[in-house]
Formats: sequence, C-alpha cells, structure tokens
Amino acid sequence: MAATTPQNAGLSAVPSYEQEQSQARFDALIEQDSRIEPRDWMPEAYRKTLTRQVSQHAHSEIIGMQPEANWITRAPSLKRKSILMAKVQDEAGHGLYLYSAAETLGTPRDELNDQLMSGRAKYSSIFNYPARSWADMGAIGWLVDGAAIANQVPLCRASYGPYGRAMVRICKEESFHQRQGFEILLALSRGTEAQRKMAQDAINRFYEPSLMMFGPPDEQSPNSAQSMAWKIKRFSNDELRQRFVGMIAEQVKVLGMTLPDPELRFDEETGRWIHKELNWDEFMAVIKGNGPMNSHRLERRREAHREGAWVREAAAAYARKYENSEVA
Ligand code: BYC
Repeated sequence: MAATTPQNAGLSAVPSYEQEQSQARFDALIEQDSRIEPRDWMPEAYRKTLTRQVSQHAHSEIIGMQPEANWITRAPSLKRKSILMAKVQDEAGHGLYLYSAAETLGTPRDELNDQLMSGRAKYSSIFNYPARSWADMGAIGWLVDGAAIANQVPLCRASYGPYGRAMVRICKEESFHQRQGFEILLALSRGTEAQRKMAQDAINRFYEPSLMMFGPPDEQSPNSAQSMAWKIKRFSNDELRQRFVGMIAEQVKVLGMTLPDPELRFDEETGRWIHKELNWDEFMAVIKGNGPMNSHRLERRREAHREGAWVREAAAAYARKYENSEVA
C-alpha cells in the first residue's frame, strides 16, 4: 500500500470526473424541478434521508390503523362500521404504496419491517395516544387526517418520483377521511349534551398532538434545511403547522365547538397565527418510545406479524408453484 504523503493526502476524497458529472446531472434535475427516478444516480445522503422519511411515513400508516381498528366493533351503526373499516383498509394500502416507494431506494421491505418491530424506527408521534371514545374517530379524521393532508399535499411534488406519485393517491383518500371525521363530530355536535361533551373532549385531547405531527419547530429541525434544498420537503414544519392552525380555527366554528387554546389568534401585523407553546418535552418523550401507547402499539404490531406468518407462507408457496406457469 502506498504511503500517505503530503502530495497524495486526501486524494481519495477528490471526486472522479464521472462522479462530478453525476452530481451535476442530479443538481440540474433538482434545479429544474424534475423528478429523480430509481435508475438515476443520487447522493448517498439523499437516498438515506428519503429512505428514512418514506419508511417512517409507511410505518405511521400501518401503526395508525390501530387506534381506529380498535373502534370497528363498537361503531354506533352498520353504516359507521363499514365506513371505518374502509378507512382502516385505506391506511393499510397507504403503507403498502409507501413501502414499495421506499424499496426502490434499495432497502428491502423485510428490513424496514424489522426496524419498526424492533423499535429502532420512528413513526408518527400521534399514534401513541389512546383512542378513548367514539368521538375520537371524529377527532382523528378531522384533526389527524387534516394535519396529514396539510403536510402531504406538498409532498406530491417531492423530487423523488415514486414518493411523489404515491402521495397523489394517498392525498385523495385522506381528503375523504378528513370529511368523514368532520361529519362524525358534526353529528355529535348536533346531538345530546353528553354527545357534545364527548366531541369537545376528543378535540381537547387531539389538538396539541395533531399540531406536533408537523415535527419540531424549524430551529430544532435538523433535517429540514437539506430536505428543502433537495425539494423533498417544500415547506418548513412551522409553515405547514401555521397553515393547519388557520384551517381548523375556522372549521371548529362550524362545529360550534372550541379549540383548547386561549392564546389562539391571527396576528394581522405578522400575518401569522399565534398559538400556545406546545409541550416539546412531551413530544421528545413520545418519539423516544415513552408515550402513553408506544409499547402497546409495537406489541400489537409484532403480534399481528406473527399471526400473519401463515398468510405470507401461503402466498410464497403459491408464487413458487406458478412461477413458471401461465396459470394466473
Ligand atoms: N412523529 O428534522 P425533522 C397518517 C422526527 S400517517 C415522530 O423536522 P423531517 C394517518 C424526525 O423523523 C402520517 N417523529 O424531520 C395514518 C426526525 O427524526 P430522525 C404520517 C417525528 O423528516 C393512519 C426528528 O424528529 N406523516 O396520516 O425533516 C390513520 C427531527 O425532525 C415527528 C408523515 O410521515 C413526529 N410527528 O420532518 C390516520 C409525513 N416529527 O429520523 C392518519 C411524512 C419529526 O432524524 N414525513 N419527527 O431520527 C414528513 O413530512 C417529515 O418526516 C416530518 C418531519 C415533517 C414528519
């Protein structure tokens, strides 16, 4: 091995002509607002942060099925039950599109799944809170899916093709979810005193956690600046949170309910919504695995995975049997 001299020190860090060309092509595609596709060269850090974000997003969809699935058998009518079942199935579909998008970046689904089940991967903080009443189905649809739409519509323009395209369909379905949640709350708000109280209690519990879905404040968000430069994220966490607060501040009036935030107001001077200081210590505890439902959610996911082993085996056996045949 050649000795390192002052002349050749750091030589390996100098990019080759081909690397420079690849980087220039990547930069040009980002600059032109074009899409990066799986076949394209991309910087390792771009691949890594996308795998992180897309897989966390997929995990959120899959874990996010639990709080609502928990209410399917207790839905107050057959119609409500079938709507809720369809919604929960939609979330499973979202998870599958997103795992497929993540796989195009080179990490197999089994590995992503292991990261989730072993507790190494993050998923959205919101799903570590319990769904205590039927009104929570309304609050989750209105606030949680509402926050998801505000966050995800700009992701339809994410620079990575498979992610952006997956988001288009997901957003269409999320719009339906948000309306069904709002409609549940509207029905309760026009009901008995006990039903109104139940709706208000659900709104009170989900308000702050839904604002936290957008992530930490901009100055504490380590990934935002680079993700925005790469046009994965189009707006910062605080910008999207602002947009969402403005939306729900108006919609809550239609419900005849209130948001649990005495400080909430629109500041004409800055053109910004002022809301109460969110409890970021609680947020950090939840994303580190210490929220009220973290261990329950992960245990339930592992159990479902174990119970599904026979389905995976049967599907693999079927695929092997017909691998080289024209029988469908
Ligand atoms: N919860 O630098 P930051 C749904 C993490 S599911 C947990 O700002 P980034 C639905 C973040 O990952 C919708 N972790 O990060 C399903 C990072 O950690 P690492 C889920 C969070 O990525 C079923 C660290 O904190 N939506 O709608 O630039 C039923 C620093 O943050 C959270 C998505 O996944 C959080 N809330 O921005 C009903 C949207 N926030 O990885 C409904 C896609 C931050 O550095 N994701 N962290 O260790 C995104 O848009 C972005 O990843 C985020 C965070 C805005 C969430």
